[in-house]
Amino acid sequence: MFEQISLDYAFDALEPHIDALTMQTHYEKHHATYTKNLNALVTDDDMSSIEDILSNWNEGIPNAQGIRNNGGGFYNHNLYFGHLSPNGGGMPKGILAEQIQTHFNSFEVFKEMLTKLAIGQFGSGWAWLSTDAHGILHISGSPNQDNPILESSGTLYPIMGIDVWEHAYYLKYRNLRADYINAFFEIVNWTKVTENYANAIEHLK
Ligand code: MN3
Repeated sequence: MFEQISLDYAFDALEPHIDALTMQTHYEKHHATYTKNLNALVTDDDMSSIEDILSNWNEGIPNAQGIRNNGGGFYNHNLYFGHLSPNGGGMPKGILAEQIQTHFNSFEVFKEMLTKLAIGQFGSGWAWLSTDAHGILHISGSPNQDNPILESSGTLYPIMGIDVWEHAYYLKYRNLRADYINAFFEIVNWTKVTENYANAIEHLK
């Protein structure tokens, strides 16, 4: 049985960056639905980890499109909600800060490149910061609920994702996706993203 992560902040805790109704609807309706749908598609005996399911995904598996949409939706939102925090923002520290410096020259360049990808993602989708087994960082965008695990057959794991579906921002930001992306950077928990980085490398080895 796949379960949504529990939030360690209240729905209104991310105000004014993300409003309470958006957070509540996003978590209790959208994420809950992906999770429920995923659980209806997998049987108890093929309970691999969600990472393994997405890594091994191909069009020939049973319920392929449903697993892709709802498995992605389940996983992506656990990542997203897990790295938001009322005490977020600022810049990463330690190993992740060093790697961002190495791969993108500066945090500002990294932020600008990822923002551009997020704004440029046509329609619904995500912008990602991912790592491979060697700790090499990648940024990319995905349509719908796809993600780097599925797209790389498990050689890249996302460590941070920006949800750019309209359900993530439309109540407050309307058509102004760029303003929502700026707001995201005010509430992203870099400590958690750095943990995700270490865990992803460990898992990918
Ligand atoms: Mn969403």
